[in-house]
This record gives sequence, C-alpha cells and structure tokens, in this order.
Amino acid sequence: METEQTLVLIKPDGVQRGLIGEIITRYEHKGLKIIAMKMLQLPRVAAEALYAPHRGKSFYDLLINFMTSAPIVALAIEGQNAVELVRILNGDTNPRKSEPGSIRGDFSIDISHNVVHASDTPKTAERELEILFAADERCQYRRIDEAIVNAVSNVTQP
Ligand code: 3AN
Repeated sequence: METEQTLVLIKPDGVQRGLIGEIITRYEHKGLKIIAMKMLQLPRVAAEALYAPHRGKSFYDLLINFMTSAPIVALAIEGQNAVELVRILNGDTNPRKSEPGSIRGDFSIDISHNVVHASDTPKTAERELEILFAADERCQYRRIDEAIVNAVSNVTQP
C-alpha cells in the first residue's frame, strides 16, 4: 500500500454553506491525515494553473469564475491510497451519479457547485499541491490512531 498525498479544495459553495467542518470530518474519520490547511480567495492565475487541463472546454470560464468568486479551503491530505480514497469519499462529479454517503451525493445537485475538488492521480496531486502549498507548509506528525488505522497486522491480538 502506498502512502500518498492529495489536494482537496472545499469550493466556495462548501465554504458559504457552512460545510467546512462536516467535510474535513469525513476525511479525518476515514483515517486520512490533514497535513496542511488554509483558507484563501483563489487568485485567478492559480485557478487557471489548477484547471489548465480543462482550458478550452465549455465550462472552463464558469469554473474559473466560480472558483475565484469567494474563499475556498485548501487541504493537503496524506494516507495510504489517499488519492483514490478521497475521490471515493467525494463521490462522482456528476450529481446524478454521486452516491448517498459521499460528500457530493449528500450535499450537491449541480455539477459546477459540487462542494469539493480533489486531485485525480498522484502525479496530478503533486502538481496541484505545489500550486496551493509551499513545500514547508506540509507538516509531518503522527496521528495517535495510525498503527490501528494503517497496519492491522502489526496490532497484537489478545
Ligand atoms: P473532478 O473534479 O470530479 O475530477 P473534472 O476534473 O472532470 O471533475 O472537472 C473539474 C471540475 O469542472 C469539476 N469539479 C466540476 O465542478 C467542473 N465540471 C466538470 N464538468 C462540468 C460540466 N459539464 N459543466 C460544468 N462544470 C463542470
């Protein structure tokens, strides 16, 4: 199993709807580790860098305008298979496919206002994390439950 880091953005709708705590709790309860966090209004140049792969698509301008319209919360999240697990917790981009129990399934009905963004591969994650966080902003620490969450085989059985 791979320890990975990924970027999550709680989008302007998530912040403005008061969902920050609810969303962060889901990642924490899963056993993933928050290693950096900040609230900011995303500069246009950062939004354009982040969404460069979508430049030219019909929804690109809408996306950039929305993402820069109000504060967001950026999170760097670490854990085994963190990239895939965070995307499962987030749910499908399409609100007609996102499952109840996922963040988007529970909190969104619109493909633009879908509460969260997360990197889609470890390589994308590194590129996106560098846009939002300086290298020394990602912290190292141990969660007290790490041995139990991550390594069941290492736990002494009674
Ligand atoms: P995801 O964020 O789930 O990886 P992408 O990478 O396909 O989804 O799309 C990036 C963002 O662009 C999505 N979070 C979504 O808000 C927005 N988006 C994607 N497709 C559409 C669309 N057809 N109309 C409006 N916004 C879209």
